[in-house]
Amino acid sequence: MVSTKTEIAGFEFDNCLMNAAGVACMTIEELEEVKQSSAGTFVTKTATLEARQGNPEPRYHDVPLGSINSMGLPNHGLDYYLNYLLELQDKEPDRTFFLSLVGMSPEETHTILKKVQESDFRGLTELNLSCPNVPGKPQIAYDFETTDKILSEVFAYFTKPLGIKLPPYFDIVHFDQAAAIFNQYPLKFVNCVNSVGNGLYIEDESVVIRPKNGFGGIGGEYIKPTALANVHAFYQRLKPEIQIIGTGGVLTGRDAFEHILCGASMVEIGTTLHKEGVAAFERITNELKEIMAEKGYESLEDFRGKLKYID
Ligand code: RRO
Repeated sequence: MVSTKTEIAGFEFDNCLMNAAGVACMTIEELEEVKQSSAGTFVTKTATLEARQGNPEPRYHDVPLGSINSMGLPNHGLDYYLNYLLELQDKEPDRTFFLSLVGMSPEETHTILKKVQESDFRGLTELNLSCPNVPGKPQIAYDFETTDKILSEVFAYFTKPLGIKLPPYFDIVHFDQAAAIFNQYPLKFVNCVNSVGNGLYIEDESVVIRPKNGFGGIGGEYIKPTALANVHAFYQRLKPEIQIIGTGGVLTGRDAFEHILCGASMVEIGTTLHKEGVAAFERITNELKEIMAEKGYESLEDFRGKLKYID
């Protein structure tokens, strides 16, 4: 029997596939739909302290090889997601869900994380260090000094299981430097990767999204090689207590298989979920299981991280 069950920070999940933050997770209705699908769990839209409208529309556009977005962190505010999760964890005590969050400033991030710390939330928290789309706000994780400072401050009070969502890195030295920072902290996971920031997509003579003159985060087929490189680079460098969530370019079971081969313990689906709806979870799970069966693998442990090199 082939199984795609997995575990993150000691929490078990029936399936290793879930949504990527930002897709199908803004409202409780969307989260319920993912919950009732074949996905192993869900993550909420990244929450700020207060609700935000985000950037003007059009701000998300599906394109043949992926997607471009400049949503600008629209969300219903921390309490909306946290209160929902607090109710849900009593209704479904056997399942674990992810809460994504970030402040509009380091101070706000601490205010939010302290609220989560003081709440009864028993799930996993993902701190988004990689939103590419808020005008004037750089992606935190591209600034290693600030990232180190935030993490050192966070772990002075935050004792619940915490991971971080990372932007893609493109230089071996940056993998080394980032991993050296993350290895200093009791992180439970890193999630590689957020969208490839600030691409530009053109149709006829025009951009396709309104904010930032059309610049936006790229997802989908375009980004799989970059996503796999980041998953594997961190798998090679991080201490084994820090697990990897693989995100980026998952259209098929083969893509999920490759993320796991690179070291991912969980695989997230963004652009494909936006294009196809929650039916994508069942399709991709079946495709992944078929590949595993053909190769004689029964569980993810049989091939996780076992990427082969050419001597
Ligand atoms: O809301 C967004 O514009 C957004 C976020 Br917070 C993120 O982390 N990644 C992304 O592609 N868009």
